[in-house]
Amino acid sequence: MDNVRIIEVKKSVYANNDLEANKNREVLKAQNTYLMNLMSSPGSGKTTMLVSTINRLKEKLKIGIIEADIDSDVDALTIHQTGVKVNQLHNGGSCHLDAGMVMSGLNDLHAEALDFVVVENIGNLICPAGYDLGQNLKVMILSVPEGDDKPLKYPKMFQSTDVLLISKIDTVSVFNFDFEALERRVKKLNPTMKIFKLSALTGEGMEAWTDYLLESVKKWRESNG
Ligand SMILES: Nc1nc2c(ncn2[C@@H]2O[C@H](COP(=O)(O)OP(=O)(O)OP(=O)(O)O)[C@@H](O)[C@H]2O)c(=O)[nH]1
Ligand SMILES: [Mg+2]
Repeated sequence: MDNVRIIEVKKSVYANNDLEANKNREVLKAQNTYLMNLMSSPGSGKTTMLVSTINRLKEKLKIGIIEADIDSDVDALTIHQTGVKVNQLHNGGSCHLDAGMVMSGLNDLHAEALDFVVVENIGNLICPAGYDLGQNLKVMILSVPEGDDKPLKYPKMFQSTDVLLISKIDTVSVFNFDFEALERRVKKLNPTMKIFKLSALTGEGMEAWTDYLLESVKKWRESNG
């Protein structure tokens, strides 16, 4: 509690989220800060994957994390232990973040001094799909225990995301998860989706993911001047 700032954010007073998201994009471009929006069901492994990603990239990039939850600061405290800047948004119970809330988080982090910021969105596969935050990259996690049928049930999330991380692959022997079927279902909804399989617990697949991420951040920052 002493180590992490908690910011109470309310639904944006500005009715038009897309306008706010465009403002975020302009500000982030001017600051040369790359923003990633991370979405998934509760418990799919967002925070654990972030800790592993931070530990692999924190010597190469100045990183900040915005945690969003309805209550508590447990995820922000976990991230704080990695040594990167973090704050915790409480959004009054809404099932997603909006662009105005994210700008409050970015301002509090002083994102102008950072290369790369991740927003860990509220855990669910429905509401966050429809809200542009002004991010450069939308990433979703689907964990093996959730099952390979999720693209059939939550198509919008799979359609509106750039990268899919299939997490907890170390558990595959105890779950009936068909990677080929999953990939077929995802590609039908989103032919350009980039897919990585990983386990934040064993580290398997983490290098390919963090190499891709580092390259994406570097390329964008360089093209931005
Ligand atoms: N076996 C295994 N367990 C994992 C892995 N990643 C995360 N977990 C476990 O899954 C549980 C949830 O992980 P979190 O990282 O808290 O998931 P989250 O998506 O951040 O959860 P919320 O923020 O509550 O939505 C924890 O018990 C983790 O230890 C993994 O790669 N393999
Ligand atoms: Mg979490």
